[in-house]
Amino acid sequence: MKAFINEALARNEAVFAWVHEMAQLCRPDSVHWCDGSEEEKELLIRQCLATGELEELNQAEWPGCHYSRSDVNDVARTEQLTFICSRDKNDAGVTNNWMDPQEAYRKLGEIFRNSMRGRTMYVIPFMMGPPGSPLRKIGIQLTDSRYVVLNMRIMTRAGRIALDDLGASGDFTRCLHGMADLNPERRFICHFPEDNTIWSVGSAYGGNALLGKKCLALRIGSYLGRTQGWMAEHMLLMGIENPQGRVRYVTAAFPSQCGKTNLSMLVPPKSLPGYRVWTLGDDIAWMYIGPDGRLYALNPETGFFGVAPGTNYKTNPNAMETIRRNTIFTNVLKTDDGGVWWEEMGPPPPHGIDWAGKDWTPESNRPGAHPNSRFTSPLVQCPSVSPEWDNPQGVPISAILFGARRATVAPLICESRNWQHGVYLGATMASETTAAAVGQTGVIRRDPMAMLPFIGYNVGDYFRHWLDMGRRLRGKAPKIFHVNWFRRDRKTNKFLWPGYGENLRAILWALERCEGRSKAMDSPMGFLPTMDALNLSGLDMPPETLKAILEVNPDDWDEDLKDQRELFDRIGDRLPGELRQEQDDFARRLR
Ligand code: SAT
Ligand code: MN
Repeated sequence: MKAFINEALARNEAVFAWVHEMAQLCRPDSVHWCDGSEEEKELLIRQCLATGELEELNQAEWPGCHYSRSDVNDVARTEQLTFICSRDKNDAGVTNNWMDPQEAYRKLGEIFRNSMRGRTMYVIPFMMGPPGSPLRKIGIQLTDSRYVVLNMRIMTRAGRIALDDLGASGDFTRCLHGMADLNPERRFICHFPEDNTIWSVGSAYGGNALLGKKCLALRIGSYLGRTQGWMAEHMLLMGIENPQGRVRYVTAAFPSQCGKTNLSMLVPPKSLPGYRVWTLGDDIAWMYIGPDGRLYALNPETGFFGVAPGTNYKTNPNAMETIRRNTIFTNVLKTDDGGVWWEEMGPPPPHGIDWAGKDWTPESNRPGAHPNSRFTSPLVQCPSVSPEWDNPQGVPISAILFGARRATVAPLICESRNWQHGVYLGATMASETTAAAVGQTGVIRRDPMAMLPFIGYNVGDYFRHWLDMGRRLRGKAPKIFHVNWFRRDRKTNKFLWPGYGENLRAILWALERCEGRSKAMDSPMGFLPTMDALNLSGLDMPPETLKAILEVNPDDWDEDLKDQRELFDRIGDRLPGELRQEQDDFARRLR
C-alpha cells in the first residue's frame, strides 16, 4: 500500500496538500490511505468486530455479511441540517437551506477541530461512474468512520483505481466527513458547489455520511451537470427486454422509499411471458446527450443502499438474492442464530435484538427493524444485473417516468403532451413523505422530480436546465410519463393497483407509446391508456377498478393546483415562464 500511496502522491500535490490541511484541522492519531484491496477490507472488518462497530452474522447462512447498529439519533437523512453554501443566497433557491460559505467553514471547522483525536482518518479516493466514461467524477472522502469506508467500498469504485484515474489533476470533489460526537445539535451537511467541496459532520448515517451518494452524485452532481450540460437525477435505471429480445431503457424518479429498488429489479408476472427486466441502478442516474443526439444514462454507483422493511421473496426476489452475501445490514433486527429480520420479510423470529439494541419478541408491539433500516450490497450480485451496467457510454433512454406516492388525484400512468409539459408534470410532482428523512411520514409534500432535498442549486434554474436539455435533444428526447402505483379506493382506502411485478404493464404501455403504437385518450393531465390499451392478461381486474385507477377528476385537483401555485410563487422570478404557462393550460383544461 505504501508504495502505491507514495507513487500517487508524488504525482498529485493537490491531493496531498488538501489531505494534510484537513488532518491538521481534525488531528487524527493516524492517516490511512485506502487502496481498495481485499486485505484492506479484511483488516477493517476485523477492527470493526473488535470494537463492536460491526457484529458478525452467521457466516454459514450469511457469508461475508455484517450487522451494524447506528446511534438511535442517527437513522435517517436530516434535511433540516443540510445546506447549500453558495456565495449568493439566491443561487441556493427556495428548496434549500442556505449558509454563507465563510460562516459554514468556520462553524463546521470548529466542530471538526481536533475531533479525530484518538481515531484514524481514512482517505478514500473514489470514482463515480464507470472508468473511461465521459461523465465519471473523482471524489476523495476523508472520514473517521470505518463503517463509512466499508460502505463506500460497496457503493463506489474506491481505492487505487480512483487515484490512478485522477493522475496529477486537482479536479476532484473534496469530501470531509467526521462523526464528531454524533450530536444532532452539532450535525451539519454542507455543500460548497462553487468549491467542489462537501463537509459533513455529526452523523454516520447513509445519505448524510456516504458522501458519494446524495451529496456528490446528486447535489454537487446536479450543479456540475448544469454548468457542464448534463443531468444528475434521483432515478432508477432499468432495461426492459421484450419477447423478441429487444431491450429498451427507462429511468424513473420516485422519492426515497417509494419502491425504486423494487421497480429496478422487477420480475415480470407469469402472465407476461418472454419479458425480462435488467437492473442498472436503483437510486441515481446521470444523463447526457450522446454523439447520436439521444439521451444516455448511467448509474454512477456500484451498489444498493436499499430499504429493508417490506423486502421479501414476493415483493423483490432479486433483492433477496442480492443481499445473501457480502452485505452490510444497518438497523434491522438481529436474530438469535445470527441472521437478520425485518417487518414483512417473513415469519418473525421468536426473539431477537432490535435496531435499538433491545430485546424484542413479536409481542413487543414495536418494529424490530427501524422503518428506514437498510442493506448495502454490491450491484453485481443482483441476479437481474444488466450486462450494460458499467458501460462507460451508458444506455440510450426511451422513456422517463416521474412517480409519486399519492392516495388520490394522480392516475396510474399519464403521458405528457411533449417535453415541456413533461417537465411541468415532474416539476409539480407531490408525494406522501416516508421514513427516509427525519420528520412526519404520510403528509403530502411537493417534490419536484423527486429531487426536492437533492437539487444543489436554485430550483428555478434547475427547471430551466431541464427545458434546455429538451431543446438540445431536438426531436430525439425521450417521452415523459407520470405514474402512481399507490392510488387508493375512496371508500375502502385499499390500494387499487397490485403494484410490484404488475407495474410492468404500465411501463409496456409507455414503451409502446414511444414507438407511436397503442391507444390513448386525452385528459386534462395528459394522455391516458384507453380501457383496452393496457395489457391486463392474467390480471383479474374489474373494469370499475381500472376506471378508478385511470380517473382524472377535475374536482380532486383544486387543492393540488393551489399548492402547485404556491410552490411556483415561492420560486419567484427564476421560475421559467413556460411552466407557468403549462400550469395555466392545465387549469384551463380542468375547467
Ligand atoms: O439518503 S439515503 O441515501 O440514505 C437513502 C435515500 O433517501 O434514498
Ligand atoms: Mn434515494
